[in-house]
Amino acid sequence: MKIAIIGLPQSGKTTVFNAAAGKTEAVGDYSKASHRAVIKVPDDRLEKLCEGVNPRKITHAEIEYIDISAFSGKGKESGAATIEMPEDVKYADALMVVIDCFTPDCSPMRHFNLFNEEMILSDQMIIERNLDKRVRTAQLTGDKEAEIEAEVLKKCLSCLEEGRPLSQGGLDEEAIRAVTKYSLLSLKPLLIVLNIPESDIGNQDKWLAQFADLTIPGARETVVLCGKIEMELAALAPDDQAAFLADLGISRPAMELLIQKSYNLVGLIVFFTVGEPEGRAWTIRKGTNARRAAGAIHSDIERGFIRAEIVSYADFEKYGSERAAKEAGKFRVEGKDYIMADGDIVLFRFNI
Ligand SMILES: Nc1nc2c(ncn2[C@@H]2O[C@H](COP(=O)(O)OP(=O)(O)O)[C@@H](O)[C@H]2O)c(=O)[nH]1
Ligand SMILES: [Mg+2]
Repeated sequence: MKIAIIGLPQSGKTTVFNAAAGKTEAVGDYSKASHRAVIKVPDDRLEKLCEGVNPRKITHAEIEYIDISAFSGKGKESGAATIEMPEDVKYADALMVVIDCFTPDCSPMRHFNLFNEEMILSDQMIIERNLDKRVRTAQLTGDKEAEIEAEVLKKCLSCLEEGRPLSQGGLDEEAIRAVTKYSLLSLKPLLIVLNIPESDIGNQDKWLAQFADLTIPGARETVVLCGKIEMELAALAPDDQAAFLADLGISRPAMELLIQKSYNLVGLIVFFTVGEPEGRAWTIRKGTNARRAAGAIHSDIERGFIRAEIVSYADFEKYGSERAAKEAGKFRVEGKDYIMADGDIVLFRFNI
């Protein structure tokens, strides 16, 4: 999974990136350099699963964060010429916009609105460039797919013209599939990071309340954190971290919540495979069937899929081991159409 971190210059993007990725890139330097890092998603379940087995290798699910300058802060005024988005933003699974709430004269809501305008303008341009072509193709060839696509694009355009992001456009799954190839930005899940001053730690609720209207369940989430503190925290050894957190009167780094929210927002779940060579968490989208899930491991397993043998993590935990869960009858054999659940512990049977 790829998340692009965007926002105005000096909003704290690189600071948040450093905190999330445990890096030490220069902050406050007005540079437009982009940074990228792949981080492990912390998952206690994987650790517990591996305890009895002691695999030679443990592989966590991963998220890639990209810190990138892609937002001019001019909103609609930025015009068509400057709104071309970098590939890293277009192909990100989700966007994270960092908003400055820490400088004394900041205007967070205004900055969010400008950001929103730019996303909308960018999508509008892409659609305007393609709509006529699709309409013509549909008329000339009677191609059903082009027809559906043209309809969806029209619907998207009117939503954008009303100033609403496409995540609020009421598109169903089929409609979304029809326009996936355009990588429309306002359709991407969005995480809003309110970067608050140190003095407001403990007052996160005040900020959340102020931005409550911006949340769209399943499409847009808000996280309140102080990037500077989080970056300092991430640079400490685990014991010192605990002491620092206690000093601040908070229970865990906001980064953990940020990572978790990123994951949920994109609609991802995890399944596990555990054996002596490797214990591993695999990332798939919610709603993926067993056969496609097997393809996350290897295309041969997908092609030669026979069945999936599954114990759920909840049963593993309840009975204390995979074997005990199986003995209690908590072992399922599932076919290719089974929809995978988060935390399934799986052994795929296949032949090639
Ligand atoms: N006081 C305070 N300063 C911050 C915070 N986050 C970032 N900064 C400062 O804001 C400046 C810009 O941060 P940077 O991460 O480089 O912003 P970027 O341009 O968006 O990448 C730096 O001087 C940071 O130290 C914060 O939470 N509190
Ligand atoms: Mg930066």
